[in-house]
Amino acid sequence: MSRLRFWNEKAETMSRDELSALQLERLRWTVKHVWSNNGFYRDKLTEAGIEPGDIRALEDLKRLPFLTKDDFRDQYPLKMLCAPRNAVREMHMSSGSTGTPVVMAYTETDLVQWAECMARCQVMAGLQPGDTLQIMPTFGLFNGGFGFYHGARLAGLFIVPASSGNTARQIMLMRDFKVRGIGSVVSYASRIIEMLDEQGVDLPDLEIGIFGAESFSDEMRRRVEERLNIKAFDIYGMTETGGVGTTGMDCEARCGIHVWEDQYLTEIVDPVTGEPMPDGAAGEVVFTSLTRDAVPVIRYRTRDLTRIASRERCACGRTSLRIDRIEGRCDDMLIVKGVNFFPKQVEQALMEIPGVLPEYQIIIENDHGVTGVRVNVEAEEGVTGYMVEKHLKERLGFSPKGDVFKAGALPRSEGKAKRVFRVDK
Ligand code: DLL
Repeated sequence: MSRLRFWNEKAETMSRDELSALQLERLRWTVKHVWSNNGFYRDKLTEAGIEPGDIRALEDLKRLPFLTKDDFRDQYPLKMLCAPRNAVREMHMSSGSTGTPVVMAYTETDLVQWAECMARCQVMAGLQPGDTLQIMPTFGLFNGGFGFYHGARLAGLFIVPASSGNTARQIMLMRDFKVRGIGSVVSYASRIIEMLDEQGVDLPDLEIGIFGAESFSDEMRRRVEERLNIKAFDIYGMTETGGVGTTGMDCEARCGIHVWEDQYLTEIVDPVTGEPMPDGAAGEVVFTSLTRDAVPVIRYRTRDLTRIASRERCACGRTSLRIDRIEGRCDDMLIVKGVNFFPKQVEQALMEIPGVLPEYQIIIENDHGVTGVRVNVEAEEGVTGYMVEKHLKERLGFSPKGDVFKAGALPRSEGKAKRVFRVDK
């Protein structure tokens, strides 16, 4: 059997004209669907002076009001539902750091859509029907585990549903079941590497890692690829758009994340004013779902920062637009002594120092109105705080304090890693 390069060649390589026509048809359907089936959406559209018939061209998208995480929270638990309650088959939820959770509900149609997006990602990463995939994000309210699962079922993979935690068992499973691909939250890859080093073993069958849920630097990716001897892909998604993989993944060409454009419209806006930004300019990415049934999103403000990298056909043959890998969340931008930076930039700079290990913390200290930064990082013997400070100063343009810890000294997380801590002195 010949190797699959695409899961859905027709959808993934559609011409721009075909794509635009399909997007318009689906946008019109989505607006009509939410208008007809949900009071919250109808009120929102009415307030903006929009009726479904007003959407005549893709440019009309800009007339539609934005949707925010607060809208999801305010409509908790199911007030955004556009399908009958008895048609819901699954739900996922993200809690975030503040209060009320965000809920996503799925009808059968939505589960098929999610599986389709994830199967495209898995095949784009090089997985083939029959290959073994170990799924390491948690199975539960977090969408990660089930997202990989639904996609892998559709793509015909041999699933090892390991979920998170118990790293020694994860390694045993990978070895015993000759696992070819893993799906994981990025920071968990470091846990695996740590234990492999401890045990002095390798994973000879592993070739593919699909990592996401957090921003990660190129240098972190390089290290993971080198130690595990794999190709690592960056998968993107969120509860609000329907979960992991819905908003795409990068391909082997490494020219940005392919957004599944027949499924979502992508805009970049100024994170402060909400004004649309031109291609190439950095801003907040905003998604509109085109096929979601239970809880469609119209102009969802993700708070994630990126830019449109290209709308040209990619070297991999896919025609969907590409966005840069996510720089960070608007809310995570740190401003210290007039310098703006994201945790990912600190990570990149740290990982450039030989002997520095992937576990680190950024502590923002507020000393009576004066902000200082301390970076705690694990490193091998020989790396000093001064070396860390000097390199960060060179790369970031300001001088944080650098404290070096022994391997294993900083706390570990099984899910998304918490990297930034704010303390008042
Ligand atoms: O984190 C979905 C996911 C699971 C993606 C597993 C990849 C792998 P949420 O918990 O709702 O869903 O968090 C969504 O996480 O808005 C981004 O800020 C961040 N995020 C997700 N993927 C990436 C990525 C999942 N590849 C939020 N790069 C998003 C950077 C990411 N940030």
